[in-house]
This record gives sequence, C-alpha cells and structure tokens, in this order.
Amino acid sequence: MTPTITAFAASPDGGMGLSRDTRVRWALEEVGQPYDVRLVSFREMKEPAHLALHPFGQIPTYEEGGLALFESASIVFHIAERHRGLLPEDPNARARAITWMFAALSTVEPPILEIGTAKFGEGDKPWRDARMPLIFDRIRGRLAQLAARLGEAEWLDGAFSAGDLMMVHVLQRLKPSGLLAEFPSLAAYVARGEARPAFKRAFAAQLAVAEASQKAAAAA
Ligand code: GTB
Repeated sequence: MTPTITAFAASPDGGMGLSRDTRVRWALEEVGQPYDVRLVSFREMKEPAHLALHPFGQIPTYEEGGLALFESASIVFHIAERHRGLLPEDPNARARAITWMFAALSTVEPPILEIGTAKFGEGDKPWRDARMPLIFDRIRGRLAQLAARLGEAEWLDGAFSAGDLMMVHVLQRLKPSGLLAEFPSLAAYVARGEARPAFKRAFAAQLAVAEASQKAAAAA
C-alpha cells in the first residue's frame, strides 16, 4: 500500500529542506518506497481532521492502511523497520544505529532549536543578545563531541543508517548560522548525506512544492 505523508502547502523555509517532512521523504527514497503527499496549510493543521492524525497540529504525518503516525523520528523508524537499507541486520549494530537516531533528536537537536527560539520567539526580549552566544557555545560543545566521535569515518557507525539520516538533517539546520563550517569534518559529513541520490530526490520533491506555492502566491 502506498503511504501518504503530509507536508507544508507553503513551507516557511521556501524549500530549503528544513521542515521535517524532508526526513520522511528521504527515508522513503532510501528504501525505494513510493509515497503520496497531502499538502496542508497552517489553518488546516489546526482543524479537527488533521488533529485526529497529529495531536499537536503539525506536519509530518504518515498514513498507511489502518496505521496513522506522527513524529518524524517515529515515522523514519517505522520505515526503517519495514524495509531493508536504513538499519543493519546485526542486532547490536541495529541498536547502535537506533541510538544515533535518539542522539540526533535528544542531544544534538535541542540546543540547535534554541537558535530559532531566541531569534524568532524572543527576538524582542532584552536578554536576546546575551543569550545567543551562550546558545552558540552549547552547540559548539556538542559539535566538538560529535566530530571527535565521527573522526575520519564516513558515517557514525559503519554503513549509512537511519541514525545518519536524522543526524544529517538536524545538522543542516545549522548552515545559516555558520557554526557547521567551524567543524569541517561535520560539514563534509552533511555534504555526504546531501550527495546521496535519495536525499537529492527528497529535496527536489519538497522544493518543487515550495516553488509552486511561491508561483501561486505571486500570481494571486
Ligand atoms: N517533533 C516533531 C517531528 O519531528 O515531527 C516536530 C514537528 C514540527 O515541528 N513540525 C513543524 C510544524 O508543523 C514543521 S517542521 N509547524 C507548524 C506548527 O507547529 O504550527 C519544523 C520547521 C518549520 C520551519 C522551518 N523553517 O522554516 O526553517 C524549519 C523547521
């Protein structure tokens, strides 16, 4: 059965691939699973039909037969469990790859998300300027640890896995800040992820939606 995911009808990032449906699209592309996309507006996300799928009124969601999922990591994990290619067969290697998925979301992503909170959520607050360098330093600390573990390796633990997919997508969000460039081995790691044909297909698909939405807005 072809799964259906939801994505922004008009992504605020203008198609930079930062919204979380990109992770899901990438996972589906890696395993060769075709999918349908239902585009939703911000208003539709908060309406009962979407809230029944996603209690927090967000994207992405995933529907497949009688199964409805939300949370990008849970969706990627589901895809990785159902198909070959994103999690190793060896049980210990599989457990380590899953650990990297959690590390990406629980340890590396939270301080990165703080940049957006400080910039957009607290941009008018008197503490904004003092807070930003603290956030940047916390992120630098995490990136230094991650770079030390990655070393000269291509991926975090052997072959490319769902752990790398999540980590690369989390790190991509740092590009505009300049922080990723401070860690050349991590910048190269992200570039390796972006060079994967599956990532390129996922990125192109979400960019096409953003471009169509911009065109429609310009024509209106
Ligand atoms: N933990 C959830 C998951 O991983 O699935 C988080 C889902 C989430 O944050 N979804 C966002 C959303 O639906 C879109 S991806 N927001 C609408 C709302 O909450 O009303 C987050 C996102 C949005 C925009 C950018 N950007 O413009 O750069 C980047 C990431």
